[in-house]
Amino acid sequence: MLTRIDHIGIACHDLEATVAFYRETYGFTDVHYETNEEQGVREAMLRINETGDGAASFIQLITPIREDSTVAKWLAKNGEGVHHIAFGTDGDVQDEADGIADKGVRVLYDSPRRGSLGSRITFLHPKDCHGVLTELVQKSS
Ligand code: CMX
Ligand code: CO
Repeated sequence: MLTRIDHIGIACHDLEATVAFYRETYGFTDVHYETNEEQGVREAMLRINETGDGAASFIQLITPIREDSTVAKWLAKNGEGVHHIAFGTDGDVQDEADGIADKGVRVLYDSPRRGSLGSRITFLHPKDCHGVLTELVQKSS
């Protein structure tokens, strides 16, 4: 089951400046930084709140680390802004993705990849989700 909003992914040009905006404007705390080579991004996670199932909701700020990164392409086309939303699962993310694929939605990966903080992630095609790139996240236990 999808039980929470795990994070909202926001693409930006300058990670440090954007983190500073979220910290100073809203008082959110940057709890984690990570470079994900496979996804071609450097990211900062700002925790917003804890959730009932022991997880948390975050703002995920992402900036490309190379020109051929999917986020570099997106930024060049759209400029900074909301790039994707991510729902958290309470069970196996592949089971969740399989159930959604059965409903005719394209799942982008054959098997889950590594996301923030050791999570397992996959993505749904935005064209099958009314224009929203959608990520599914199983937090590391
Ligand atoms: N949100 C909504 N629509 C999007 C989108 C997004 N983030 N990215 C692309 N699209 C749309 C485009 O606007 C385009 O629509 P039109 O044909 O109407 O112009 C269409 O999808 C194809 O876009 P594209 O620019 O040609 O991009 P690609 O097909 O090469 O890639 C996608 C799109 C979704 C397959 C690719 O971005 C992807 O694989 N995403 C998953 C991985 C990812 O986003 N990683 C970064 C985040 C990592 C993390 O969260 O940890
Ligand atoms: Co994400």
